[in-house]
Amino acid sequence: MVSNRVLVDRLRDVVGQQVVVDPEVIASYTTDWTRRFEGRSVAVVRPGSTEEVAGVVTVCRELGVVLVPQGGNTGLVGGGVPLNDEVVLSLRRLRTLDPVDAIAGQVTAGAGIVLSELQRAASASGWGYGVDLASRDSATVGGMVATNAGGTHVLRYGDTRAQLIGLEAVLGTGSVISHLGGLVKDNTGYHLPGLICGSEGTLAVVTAARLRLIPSMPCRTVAVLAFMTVSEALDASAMLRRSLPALEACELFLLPGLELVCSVVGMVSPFSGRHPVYLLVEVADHADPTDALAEATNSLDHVIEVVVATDPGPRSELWRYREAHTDAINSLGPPHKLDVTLPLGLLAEFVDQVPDAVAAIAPAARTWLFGHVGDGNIHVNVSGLDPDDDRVDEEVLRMVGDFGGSISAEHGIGVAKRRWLHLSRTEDEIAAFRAIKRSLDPNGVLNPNVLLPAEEP
Ligand code: 2HG
Ligand code: ZN
Repeated sequence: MVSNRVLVDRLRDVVGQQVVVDPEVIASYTTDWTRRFEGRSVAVVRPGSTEEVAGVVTVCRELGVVLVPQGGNTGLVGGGVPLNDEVVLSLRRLRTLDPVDAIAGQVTAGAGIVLSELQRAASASGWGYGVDLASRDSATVGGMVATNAGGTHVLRYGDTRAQLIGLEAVLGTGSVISHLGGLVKDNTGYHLPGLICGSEGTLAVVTAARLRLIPSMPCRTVAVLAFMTVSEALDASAMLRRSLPALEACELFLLPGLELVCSVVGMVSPFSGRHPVYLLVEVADHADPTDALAEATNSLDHVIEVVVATDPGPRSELWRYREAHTDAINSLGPPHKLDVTLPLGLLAEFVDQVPDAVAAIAPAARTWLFGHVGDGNIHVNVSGLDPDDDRVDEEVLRMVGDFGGSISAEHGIGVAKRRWLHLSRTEDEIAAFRAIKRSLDPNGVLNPNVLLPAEEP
């Protein structure tokens, strides 16, 4: 095994002083955002160019050292922190942002560009970017591509893969693949961007992406509707998807989550009464969509109360009730996070059953349910569990499998779910995944401890 000294010297040959060995600085790279996953590393390498990334991968390959690529460290499944003493490869210094190609409606962004920067650059050119997430001020382009990030606007614009026109990345062999020409129609072989997107740093290190932009929608209205049951809220969601082409987001949260957010963040409920279920909807258009939204919501059955916001400040306030769930839940201690998708027709039944299923295993735990129900994605968060006690995870993910859902909607598999991949993927699919991994990363340098289940020794 190579000594730390040799490793650091070889890495310094590639990136100079951008090899961090100070334990205090390293600490901010080794623990995930939730504090559930805590690793350690001898070094964090911070290359400043694609060539340097290739050099780092090549050195690690030669020395038999494994890497964890990391962007904004906003992942929630432990896939970007060194839980097995990997070297951390931070891509945050890859900060090239080309001018927006206003004719194509595209932009090329380096892996270290933060989502909110990308959104601002797009909007300064009269365009928008189709993906939005609560962690927009930290999540990076590279991380979002590597995990195929979803978020609140998937309903209208699709996930990150749907925005990806081209990609530059370093394979596990150290070779650079670059296809950033921006051609929308380009049937010239395997679609490597689509393969690498969502591969969680196991096949390649994303260094830049060519991204599709969307027309900017200057007029927005947000409403939160209250219901008695999840099933009524989901019926309303289907109705709104059918009747409102400008529908951009359709998010669910429940009374316990709203009350937790209010008490942790210091907000007051926008409603006069306490209602069991809430649906936040956002419409965005070239002209004011408020009347269309009002007409659609007036035609809905079972709405108990509605609050509406058209100005930016009040709109953000309404969004905060939903987006602050993650922070509010984290204030109770590191939660277990189970991000799943269900067939929409079964989602209400699942949401109704999960708290009892959790309570049967862990009576003192608390279950929090919220998510992007317009596309079937629900975030099951469970607080009050030991970080290593995965009995609840197992039970909930098995339920998801039985309901015909997916054990990861948008957060990925990481380390947290790798042993349950078989609940969503067949043996043959997993064998194909392994074959792809071997061919793009033959020495297993890139994030070898995530996504694919550990192989029997
Ligand atoms: C969100 O939708 C994020 O806010 C985080 O995907 C979800 O905290 C979570 O479980
Ligand atoms: Zn989410």
